[in-house]
Amino acid sequence: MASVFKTDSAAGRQELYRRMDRENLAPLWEVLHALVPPQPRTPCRPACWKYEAIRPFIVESGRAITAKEAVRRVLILENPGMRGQSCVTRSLYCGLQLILPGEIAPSHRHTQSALRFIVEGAGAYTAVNGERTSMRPGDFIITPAWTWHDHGNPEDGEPVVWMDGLDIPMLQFFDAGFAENYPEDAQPVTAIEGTSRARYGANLAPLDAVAPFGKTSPIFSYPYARSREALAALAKNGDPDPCHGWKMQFINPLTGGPAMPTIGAFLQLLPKGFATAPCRSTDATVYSVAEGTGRAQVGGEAYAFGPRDTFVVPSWQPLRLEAREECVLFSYSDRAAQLALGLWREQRG
Ligand code: 1HN
Repeated sequence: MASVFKTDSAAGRQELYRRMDRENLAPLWEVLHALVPPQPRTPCRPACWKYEAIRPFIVESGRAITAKEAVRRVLILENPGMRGQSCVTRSLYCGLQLILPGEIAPSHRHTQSALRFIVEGAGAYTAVNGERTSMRPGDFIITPAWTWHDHGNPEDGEPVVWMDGLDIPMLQFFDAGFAENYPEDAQPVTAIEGTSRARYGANLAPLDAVAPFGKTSPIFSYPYARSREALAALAKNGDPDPCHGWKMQFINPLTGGPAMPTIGAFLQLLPKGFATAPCRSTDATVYSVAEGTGRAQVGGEAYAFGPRDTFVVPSWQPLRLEAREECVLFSYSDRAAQLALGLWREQRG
């Protein structure tokens, strides 16, 4: 159809776009720059949740709904730049989950992978494919994709709060999410506690080791006492990395690679008085403070942090950490996925 405009005039182009729009067509040249930015451009914003400010809402949620009714009684930490999308970064979900004495969070499984970092309280357990592991502050626990999992807390226990990290937005992106409920609240226990750790977590592996959870580590619980002891020993020798202090990655002992296929998880020690050189990387990262107080400078924002606080560093924003006291920080990001795809970049200094 002939246009009354010359097609290469501004009005002529707009009219061309309107006509092609009806055929679900759009001109690349109008959006090319936004599609392929010179550097990462993200709606993800730096953010910090002070535990003392959010703890009252966790406690109140404990009176508002039971774990069974909620299925999972969790407050989602929503990135302020992406409210309503249940994500803490573009690729990751974060929440704080509460389980009270006597409660069970019923068994189910899904293709999303989950990690837990225990924030407050001890004695609750999580069960993964028939084996339970009990929780203590600082423990790093994995629920591999498509494994049955339920959580429980004994009648005489104490309230337990942990951070949940899941790759939910990543699976949403791929439209690869599946989920099922187990027919009972709690799955049967088929292995005594510690079996997985004995089989895979003692620098030994069975001769015929077949990865029980596919691409995810067969150790589903990494106790804080052990990780902390390693960091303490490392900090007695040599110098900390200028950007990261003493930073270690939780690994899959069968591959030496990250413990989870999509998510990288880390624990780092910063000696008292240490300030890191600025560093940025393409994996937006969620931090949970296990020990110590300090300051995090994230792009143009600065946060004073203390134990149990959570903060987020978006992709490619420089991070500087200052340890007022000796600090231990847990963190997780989509680094495992980015490395597998050849996308991950870091710029130090
Ligand atoms: C889930 O299964 C857990 O098992 C926690 O504790 C948070 C958020 C969305 C979907 C599934 C859990 C979750 C979740």
